[in-house]
Amino acid sequence: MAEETKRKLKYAIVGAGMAGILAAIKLKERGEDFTVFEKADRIGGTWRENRYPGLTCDVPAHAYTYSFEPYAEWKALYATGAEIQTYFENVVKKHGIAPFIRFNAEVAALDWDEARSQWHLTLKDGTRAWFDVVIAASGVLHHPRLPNIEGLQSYNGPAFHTARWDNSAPIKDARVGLIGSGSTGIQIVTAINKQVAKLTHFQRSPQWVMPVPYFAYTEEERAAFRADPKLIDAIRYSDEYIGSVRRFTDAITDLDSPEIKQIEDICREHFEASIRDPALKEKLRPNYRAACKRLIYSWCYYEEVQHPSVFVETGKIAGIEPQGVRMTDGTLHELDTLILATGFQADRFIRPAGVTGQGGLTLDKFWERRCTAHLAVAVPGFPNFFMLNGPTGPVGNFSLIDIAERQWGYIDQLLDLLRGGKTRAIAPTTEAHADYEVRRIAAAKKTIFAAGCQSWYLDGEGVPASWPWSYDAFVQTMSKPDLSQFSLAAPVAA
Ligand code: N01
Repeated sequence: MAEETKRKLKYAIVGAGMAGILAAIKLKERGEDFTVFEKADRIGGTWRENRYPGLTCDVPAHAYTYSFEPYAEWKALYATGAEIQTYFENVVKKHGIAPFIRFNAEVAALDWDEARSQWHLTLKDGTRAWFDVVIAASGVLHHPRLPNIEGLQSYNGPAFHTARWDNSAPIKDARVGLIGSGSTGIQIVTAINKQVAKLTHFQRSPQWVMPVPYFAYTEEERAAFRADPKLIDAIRYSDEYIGSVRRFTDAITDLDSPEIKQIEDICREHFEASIRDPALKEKLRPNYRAACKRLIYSWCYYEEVQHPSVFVETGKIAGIEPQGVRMTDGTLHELDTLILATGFQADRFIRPAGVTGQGGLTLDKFWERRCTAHLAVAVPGFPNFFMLNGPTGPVGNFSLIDIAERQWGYIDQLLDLLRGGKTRAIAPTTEAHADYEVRRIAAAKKTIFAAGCQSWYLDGEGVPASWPWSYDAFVQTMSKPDLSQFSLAAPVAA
């Protein structure tokens, strides 16, 4: 039998957001040969694209960092989008990642060549190159979903999606319309309500709101964090934070658990105690279980929505006209600016890039029914193709950086087989993935996300497209690949 030889691999990382930067740092540390392809002219992904007023990450800032890059400079318990963008820019600088990134380089196609055991990558500008491994770190929520409302194009004033914020649009002393009451819409209410003449918030579904504390870090505290990063560890690895992630995943995966009851009780008490006007209270009262949609973590929404400038419109939108939004009861809300906080197409992942694996199988075809990946990181028929924050991964009110790091730990062990020459190509078997999907879908249908509400967590058939088990089960699964679930091509001959 031929002896195995070590291989120097070439890696393509798609996307220079949080996950792509992580992969780049890890590969650089190992002295590997990699290129990051970024469609935009700056790093940052979601934190580059979203610049709306009030943008804050609702995961405690010290828990929303790479494990190896604690950050002493956070201004408050929750970081703003701009601060997080600065954090990633600092990390990229510190680790010398920029020279490895090709900006304005959108990946248009990836084609697997079985004979070469390589991916042929094509950029939008036609440039082509070969790679042994592709790391798809292209993010989840990056393709805006515009509402399908008649007349949207006819509107006279500025109308834009929240991820395409228009700084020139009138907000101050203006009549502003805001469609959508997800995490984004709610944050915008809290940020602009005092500036506008009137804010009409078009709310199709009310939200459950989890009250959270908010406080600023003092300069003395930041100095202490700088001097002793263990103080940061004490926060991010605290029972309070990790415990909250555990309780959250226990809650969403067991509808009879004391944890879900506790979430529901806290949200209901917060709601009952906070809204003073009975009419507004009925508008804001959700008719589904708490945590079915992504929970709003907020220290101020209920107070801010009661500001006199805010009108919550719960009627049905008939259409958009040049002057504003027309309701089915005939009311016309005349507007100066229309903001579309209507979310994202959450089933795109690396698409619109066309990805073609073994035997001409395309990702479009493989994902025709639903987007899926084995344990959220790899796809049968697509060898040496790995995803960070891919379909069926954990989603909820916790740090996706931690999720990506653990997925990287798993992927890196598979890459070791390629590096060591044990195989030229590795992909999950169809059988292992089918078994995973059967178990995952059965469990997903029992999670709170399937409890009778609409959200971007659901696939086209209404099944939650997420990891349906506990955080600890995820950590355990990611700690070591079970190689019986993978098919390995022949070793690399000496
Ligand atoms: O989007 P969403 P998002 N007519 O899909 C409404 C992360 N995030 O950008 O609920 C009228 O949640 C839609 O109504 P309904 C986080 O993971 C995190 O707010 O479907 N309304 C809904 O209210 C989050 O979950 C943070 O009935 C229409 C809204 O638009 C994810 O991003 C901050 C409509 C869309 O809500 C996405 O959040 C921001 C129509 N035609 C985002 N179409 C934090 O960390 C849609 N809607 C805090």
